[in-house]
Amino acid sequence: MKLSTKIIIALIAGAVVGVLINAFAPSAFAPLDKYLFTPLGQIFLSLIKMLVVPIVFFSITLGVAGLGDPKKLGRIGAKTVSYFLVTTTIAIIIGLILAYAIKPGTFGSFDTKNASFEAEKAPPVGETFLNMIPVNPIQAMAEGNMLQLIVFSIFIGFGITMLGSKTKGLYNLLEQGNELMMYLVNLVMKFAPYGTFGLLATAVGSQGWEAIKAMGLYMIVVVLALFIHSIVTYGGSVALMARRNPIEFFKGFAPAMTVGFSTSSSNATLPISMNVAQKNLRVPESISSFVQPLGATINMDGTAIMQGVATIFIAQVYGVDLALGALVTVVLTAVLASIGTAGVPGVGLIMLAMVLSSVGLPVAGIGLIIGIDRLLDMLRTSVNITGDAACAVIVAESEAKRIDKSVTQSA
Ligand code: DAS
Repeated sequence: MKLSTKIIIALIAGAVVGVLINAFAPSAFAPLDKYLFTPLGQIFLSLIKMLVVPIVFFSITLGVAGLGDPKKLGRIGAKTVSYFLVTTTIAIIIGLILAYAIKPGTFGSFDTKNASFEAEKAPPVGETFLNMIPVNPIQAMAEGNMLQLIVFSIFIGFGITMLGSKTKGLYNLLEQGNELMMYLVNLVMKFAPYGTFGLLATAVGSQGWEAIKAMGLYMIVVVLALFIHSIVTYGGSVALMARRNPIEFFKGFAPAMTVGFSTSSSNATLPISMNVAQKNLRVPESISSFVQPLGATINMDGTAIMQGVATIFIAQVYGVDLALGALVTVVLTAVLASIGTAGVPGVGLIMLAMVLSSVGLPVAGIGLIIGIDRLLDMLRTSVNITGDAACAVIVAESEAKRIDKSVTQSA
């Protein structure tokens, strides 16, 4: 049986077990979660997180050095960031339109009096970009500061490119290191079915049915927006811009989507996302290892969708009518907030506080949606990493076409 099938079966089994225990034997959940579900999930999460920093360093350094031409890096970077910004803007607009049309905040009663949320101070986006230069690269690795790690790796790769044969030994060492990392990813993936079972059982089993019922319509709007964005924006752009069969794209990337769903962390899923994109979607390593780590850090379309829907939902619950100008502010702030969102579980809510404050909405409103956010985080993380993979496929195709064109011209 294919590993992706095993992971999907494990996901479903975990969710079913979580639902059954929650519904028929809630008192059994705590011990089962403590001694079985959480350990399985945590072991798997720790195993893949262990590989994130070395795999990002080796793959980006090698990817940049492998490009062989700094101009190519600039071109790929420009295509990547443009795709990210356009798709994130489309994502948030889809979220806003659906939330306006379905009006989830106008059905049912919501306890705004007791709603509260202590927003952690989100770093201003300008500060995020200023801080991306690592003063201490080893500290950046130790802290898992992805943007700083990416910038440092790009510099090293650029240096190797410019020094050419003088750093041949280092290039070979990096190649071997990258091979080793990819081997370890495949090894860790063998544990994925057990880990995803544990993560799903914990996530679904710990959700109270009340919270899900009360927030049903809000959840439906977010899920619908995520689905539409994935099919229309990613499926459409892969079909039109990369001339690939979108169904093949989603089937090929499914193993990574299921792991992203279970971990709720783009960063933790990165080693698997890259491995799957290279093996199943035929994305060259040099492009996958630049686009996907960058995407896991600054491209969060699923998160932007949640932020758009949540903003309109909270405005509706508190009876605030947002003018067009405020909606434009929501779009811009959510795009910037999703860039500042790190690829770890639940951080999208912290950035939501930034979006709400930008239009004068009460941040306490986040207290209304926090109860079911863990489940939505799983789905939006899958969408986040799928957007990165779609970008990698499109950039790879456009670079391949460029090579073909230059070959035919020179022939
Ligand atoms: N779960 C985060 C991620 O890794 C984003 C979020 O919290 O929305 O993509």
